[in-house]
This record gives sequence, C-alpha cells and structure tokens, in this order.
Amino acid sequence: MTKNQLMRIRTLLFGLMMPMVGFAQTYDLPNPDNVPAPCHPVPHKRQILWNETEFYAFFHYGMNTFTGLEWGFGNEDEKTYAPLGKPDPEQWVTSVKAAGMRGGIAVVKHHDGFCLWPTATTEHSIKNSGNEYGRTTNIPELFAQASTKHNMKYGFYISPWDRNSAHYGKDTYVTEVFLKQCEELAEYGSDQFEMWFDGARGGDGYYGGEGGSRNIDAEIYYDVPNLRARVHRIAPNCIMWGVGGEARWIGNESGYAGESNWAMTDYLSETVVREEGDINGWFWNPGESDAKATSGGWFWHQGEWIHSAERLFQMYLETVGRNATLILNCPPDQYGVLPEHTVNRLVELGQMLHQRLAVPVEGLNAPATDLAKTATITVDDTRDGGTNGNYGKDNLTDGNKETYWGTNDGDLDATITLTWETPQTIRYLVMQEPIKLGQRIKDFKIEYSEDGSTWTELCPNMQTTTVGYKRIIPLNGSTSSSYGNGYSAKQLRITILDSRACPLLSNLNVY
Ligand code: FUL
Repeated sequence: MTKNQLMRIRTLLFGLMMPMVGFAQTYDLPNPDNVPAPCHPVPHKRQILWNETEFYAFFHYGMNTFTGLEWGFGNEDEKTYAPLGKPDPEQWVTSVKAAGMRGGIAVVKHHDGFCLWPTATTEHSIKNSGNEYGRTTNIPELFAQASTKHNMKYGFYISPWDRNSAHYGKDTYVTEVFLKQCEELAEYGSDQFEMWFDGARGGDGYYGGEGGSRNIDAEIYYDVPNLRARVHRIAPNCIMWGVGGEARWIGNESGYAGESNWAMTDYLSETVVREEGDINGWFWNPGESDAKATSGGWFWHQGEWIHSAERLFQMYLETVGRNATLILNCPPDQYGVLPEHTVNRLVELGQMLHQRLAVPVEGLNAPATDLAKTATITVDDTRDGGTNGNYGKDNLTDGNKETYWGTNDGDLDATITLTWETPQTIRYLVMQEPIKLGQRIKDFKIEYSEDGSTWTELCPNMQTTTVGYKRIIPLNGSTSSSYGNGYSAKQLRITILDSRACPLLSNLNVY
C-alpha cells in the first residue's frame, strides 16, 4: 500500500468517526451542577419578560370616545375628534401605577382607522382633528415617554382591521399602511412589551368610500411569521398577542382564567383550549385576560361606572393568581384623562393589593407580612447540587427569581412544611415555578394545622393542579370573599402529588 493510499484510508476513517465523537459529546454533555433538564415546551425570553409584567392597563381612547360607538364604521369626520382638554397620557400612566400595575397598552388606532399620531400613511388622523388639543397631542409619543419616565412598560394596540382605508383587503394594505404604521410607532420607542394583534378578519366598512365587506384570512394576509420577525427586528422584546401566536386570549372578557391553567396550547390557531391551556400542548402560548374595569364598553361612555375594588381584586386573583396576565381596561374620557372616580378606585385597588399580597406600589410602605419568611421550612426532598448547584429550600424565600428549590430527576412528588413558633393568621399562598425550565407541577394539595398534629385540607373544592409563572391561592377557597378571618395556623403543608418532570419552585409566599 502506498503512502498516499494509507493517507486516504486514514482520512476516510477519521471522517467516519468524527460524527460518532460528535454524537458521544452530544449525549454526554457535562452537567457538573446537575441543572434540571427543561421540560418542553419552554418560553422565549421575551415571553418571560412579558409574564413578569403580570398586571397592566388597557387604554381605549380615540374617535369612539367622541361618537359613543364601540366600533366606528371608518367614515367618521376627523373633526369629530376634538378633546375638551389637552389629553394627558402621563396621568393615565401614573393612575394605573398607583393600582400596582407595571405597564399599559394604549389603543392608538381602533377598527375605525383613526390614528392618534400624525401618520404619513393616511389623512384620517389627529392632523385633521377638530381642535388644537387634538391636532397637537401625539398620543403614542407622549404615552411612551410617560411610561419610560415612570418605569412602566408600554405597548400599542394598532388594529390590523382598518375600516377607513381604501387599501384594506388588498395587497397594498399590509406593506403600505399597516407595517408602515408599526414602524412609525417604533420611532416613539422600540422597547414595546406587547402588540395586540387581534382576530382582525375584516368585515364591512367605509373603505375609502367604496363600502362593502372585505374579509381576509389573518394568518395568510398578514403573513404572520414574517410579520413577527419584522416586528421583532424593530422591537425585540415585543410579544405579539393573538394571531401573532406569542400569547393567547383567555377566552372571555370577564377577568378570569381556568383554575387549572397551562401556558401551553396544541395549535397556534383559534381552536386552542383558551381558559385552561393544554398539558400536552406543543407551543408556549400563555394566557392573557383582557377585562374592563368599568361597567359598559371598552371606550368611555357617559354614565358608566367602575367596579368595586373588591371585584377588581377578585379579577386579579382569578387571572394573575391563575397563571395568566391581566390587562385591565381604564378608558380615558373626552378630556383625554381618566375620570376622577377611576383614579380613586385605582388607588383603592393598589392599597388592597399592597396590604393583602404585598404588591409593591410606589408611596406605600406597609405591605402584607410574608409569613413564609418567618417560618421554619422543611422539605422531604432536595435535588443534589453537584459541584456548585444549589436547589435548597432557602431558594424558596430568597426573593431571587433565578434561584429555585427542586427534587432529583424522577422524584415527582414532595412535601414542603412551614412551621411557626406561634400560630399565625394565614389567608393566601403564592407559588411560582421557574418557567424557563417549563411548566411542570400538575397536582398538589394544601393542609394546615392549628396545633401541630391534626391536619385539615384547605380549599378542597378548588382545582389545585397547575402553578406556572404564578399561582395565588385564597386559602378559604373563595375568590369573591377571600380576605375574611383567615386561618390560625401553626403549620402549613404543601404536598406536590404529581409533576411532568421533577418539580421546581422559585418562590413561595404566605400572607
Ligand atoms: C377586540 C375589539 O374588537 C374590541 O373592540 C376591543 O378593542 C377588544 C379589546 O379587542 O378585538
């Protein structure tokens, strides 16, 4: 055999063996800290950031505020938009911040197509408004500025369905109108956290005077995958709700999610199980609940009232407390501000959330005491930490969302017991899973003991199944009258009965 032939055989053998070496490495990834494997599907980073916003506002304001309609036809005279005072988005932002909200989404174009900024794409905008207040107040620009100033997240609702535009339903609409409008809005701030992208299937409208009905298939018409990529290029942390496929409608507008609620769904389509998600879902598609703080429509209407703080607190428990987010609509009036009764109610709600669940609210300094921090905690299982890993029980109460307690692979149940030296009055239990590793827990129960020996199950009629990003359990089993007298407990025991993979918890609070 010549030297050349030998060389060729060696090269061939080397080439054949390389993939094997590669394989061996893939299957034998070093994991010195014994980090738990993710339980798929898992969220994108932008979905985690969005989830952390938890509770935020919806501001429906625009042409409809002045016509009294909920869905303008698109033929409204621009002059009809004539605010009675200078609209003040900063007042919107500070008012909802007082309620413990962490951001807001402003409707800057509803289905009637009227734009609340001087867009280059159409004459149907504030440029032709009936007065100076209207013409000179660029709502999205001021809203983004105010949000940034007050450390609040912001996003825009820009209706894809445009009943005014002659382009709607034609090829030109998406590229010449809709996308350009999205880009114009990004000029006011690219760190938007959510874009509301609703069904937008069209229907009848003015359509530049032509009238008639124009219907489209949203997924195809907006070329959603490409649109999503384009929006993410401009605003990388902006999730596209609804048709965009990054968060799902919770299936009702009454402010509740399923007691059992998975962040996954099977299809990125309208057939998803909305209120409860799907334990076997292939996609990370968490629920958002859009609800109205006021009695009537989404837009301001004369004579409508705002729900009691207790009712709004219930909505919070049934959404944020059930692994969904809550976007609560607070409509500005014809002066372009939130009416006084709304502002007062938001303050009341903020106090309630702060005093009952320790929700941080600027200016309030007497949060509910977290009794998990004063308890002695024992667990019957703790994951081995390998070289530097730490999955100990202290991670439950260290206030660090990156650390977590967990069990070893294959151990799908566990018990966490909290013990106090003297009996404490307990009303709420809060649990959080580190969702970057997937939603795992699927069955648990809660018991308390007054004397340290007899155990009584709490809220036995409530579905204690899912946890997810956040679960808040009113221990008396009632979301409508959850505060009450509470339970006098010397011990509280949480038993995780089943999980999709070894259970992990990043946070535990008791109030
Ligand atoms: C829907 C709209 O049709 C309603 O008018 C409202 O804006 C609601 C929040 O979204 O898609």
